Amino acid sequence: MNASDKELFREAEEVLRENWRGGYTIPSPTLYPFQWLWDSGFIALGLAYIDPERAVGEIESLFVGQWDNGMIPHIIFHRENDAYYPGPGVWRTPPKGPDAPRTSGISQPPVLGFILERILDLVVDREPVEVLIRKLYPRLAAFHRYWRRDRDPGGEDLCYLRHNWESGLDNAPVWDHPLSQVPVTGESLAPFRKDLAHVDPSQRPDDTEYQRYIWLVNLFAEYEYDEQKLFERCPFRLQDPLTNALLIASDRALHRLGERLGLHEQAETFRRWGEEGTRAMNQKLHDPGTGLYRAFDLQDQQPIAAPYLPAFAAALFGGIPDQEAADRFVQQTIIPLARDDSLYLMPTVPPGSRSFSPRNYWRGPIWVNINWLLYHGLQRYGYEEWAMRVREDTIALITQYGFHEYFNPLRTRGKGYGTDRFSWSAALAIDLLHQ
Ligand code: 2M8
Repeated sequence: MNASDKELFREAEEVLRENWRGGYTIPSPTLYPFQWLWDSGFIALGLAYIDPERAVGEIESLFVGQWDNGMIPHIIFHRENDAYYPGPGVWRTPPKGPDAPRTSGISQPPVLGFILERILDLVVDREPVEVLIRKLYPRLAAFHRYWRRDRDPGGEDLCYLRHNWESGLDNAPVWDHPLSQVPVTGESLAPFRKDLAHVDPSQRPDDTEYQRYIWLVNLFAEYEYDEQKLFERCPFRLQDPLTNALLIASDRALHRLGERLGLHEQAETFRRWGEEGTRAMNQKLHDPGTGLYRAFDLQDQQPIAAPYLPAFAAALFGGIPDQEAADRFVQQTIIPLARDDSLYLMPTVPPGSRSFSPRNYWRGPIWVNINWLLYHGLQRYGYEEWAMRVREDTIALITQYGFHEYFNPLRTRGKGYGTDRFSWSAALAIDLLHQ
């Protein structure tokens, strides 16, 4: 590491220390003051370089919120704090017991399997991590079984999402059409929202979008989170390639981990899930023309045409396409973006697309976690040069503008948006600096 990388590493460590709440890390003290599921996965990876014990604790604390049906909720409200909307009073999830923390009632991309494998491979003292994996293995199996059973009632080997927040890419253009089928309440949520006090509204979802998000939460609460009823009644039901790719990547990692630790029987189930999921993704969600993966709308029974670059980054990361399909995507999409001098890699929406907006949240800006998936995915398929470019651009953006939540992909407008001191930007920068 050169001097500037060392300085960045030191600052990243500082961000993670600031956001540590004793047992777990919050994504940001202003915007996100609780524990989030996929954030904590990425955060644990960064922590493994600086304090493996904290990394172990970070992952373990997510399981405090696990539901009886195996679901790990996307937010765990460990402590009371009214600085975030929607809080536990809106979610109205069934309390698990007097001492259990309240949680949200949806999940998020299942990253823990591959994160645990990476952590085990990088720490010097493996024993505490192996102990953790053995302890959590049945609970991770329950979590994956939840996706593979409750979220796949049609038995297609593809899980479905019932809220756009579950994808982690809240207002990405891919959700525009399915969300248009969700009613708006007609009552402005601006007075309740806390995010608008911290971030310019043009960088966040608008009021109508939030009304739809909350309409869905109200539906879940009304049906008391009964998965079967929700599958029948929820107007938003999407087979998301990003979530499926990360589920498969975790299935495969958990299979390998189980074999390493002698947990053969359950390991075999993870192997089978990974294999069946890969086949289903390539059959149903892959568009051979463009090489892209498309979300499938179960409501309309059709694929969603909106460009969805993060899904392909996740598919490359998970090793889902064959080499030929990966080549087509990289050559048709990534290399032209990389050769465009006006851009940093990788905008989450192609700049030529009608829905591209370089400042608005998941509608175009660069996100560090998606670049991290793309970096590892490109390496996996032999695109070392372009992987290095993704790494360089990510580090350059953070060095220039700070540990922001997202970044403008246009070089002339370079800027960071959303919250600053954002945990996964810091944690994944630590991992990228060590590559
Ligand atoms: C964002 O999502 C939350 C809802 O879950 C929000 O906007 O309030 C997303 O970027 C999501 O991917 C992330 O996990 C979360 C916390 O960083 O913030």
